[in-house]
Amino acid sequence: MSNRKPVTVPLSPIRFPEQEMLSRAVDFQREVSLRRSVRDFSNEAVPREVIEHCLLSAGSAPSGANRQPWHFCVVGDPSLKHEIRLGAEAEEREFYRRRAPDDWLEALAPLGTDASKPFLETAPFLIVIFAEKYGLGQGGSRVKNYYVPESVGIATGVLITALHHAGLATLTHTPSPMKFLNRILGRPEREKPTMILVVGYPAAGARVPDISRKSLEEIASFLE
Ligand code: IYR
Repeated sequence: MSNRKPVTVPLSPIRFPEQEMLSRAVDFQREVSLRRSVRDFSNEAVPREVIEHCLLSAGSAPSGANRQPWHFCVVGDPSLKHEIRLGAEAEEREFYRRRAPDDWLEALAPLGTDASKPFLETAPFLIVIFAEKYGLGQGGSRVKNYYVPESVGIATGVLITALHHAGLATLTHTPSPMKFLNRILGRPEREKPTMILVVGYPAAGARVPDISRKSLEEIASFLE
C-alpha cells in the first residue's frame, strides 16, 4: 500500500440556479439531439484550430487512474486518406460479402451502408482514435493502463459532442479488423485503433436515415 498523500488544488465549481440549470439542460438536449451520423460529406476545408480545441475537450475526459490512454491521429493528407480508404474498403468488402452474419446485415439494412466508403477521401479530416494498451515508463518499461476501452469510449463521446457543438458533422466508422491503420499511420503496436471519426461539413442536400431514439422510459429507470 502506498502512503503517499495526494497533492490537491481547490475545485473551480460550476453551479447555476435551478431555473438556469434546467434551461441549460433542455438547450443542451435540443442541441445534441440534432447530431446525426453523416455519410455524405462536403470536401470543404475545416479550420484546424477548431479540431485542436475539440481534441483538448476530448482529452479532458475522465480515465482510469488518469492515465489518459488515448491517441488521436488527425489525418488531412490526401494520399494517407486514400490509403486508409483502400485499407478500409478491402476489410469492408470481406465484411459485407463473407464475415457478417445475416442478422447483422439485416440490422444494418435501414442505414443503407455498404463496402464503399468515399467519405474517407472526401471529408477534410479523419481522426483515427487509438487506445493505448499500456504506457511507456523510464527506460521503456511498461506502465499499466486501467479501464482502457471505457476511458477511450468516454473521450470519443466528448470529442463527437464537441465537434457537433462547433457545427461539424461526424461519422463513427469501424472497419474491422483495423490493424492496417497502425501500418499506414506509423503507430506503435501498443496502440489499438478503435475507430475512424470522419469529420467535416455535410454535403449540400445530404440525407440521413429516418430513425428514432428510445424514450426516457425505455433508457432509464428512477428508483426514488
Ligand atoms: N463497419 C461496417 C459495418 C457497420 C457496422 C455497424 I454495428 C454500423 O452501425 C454501421 C456499419 C461499415 O462501416 O459499413
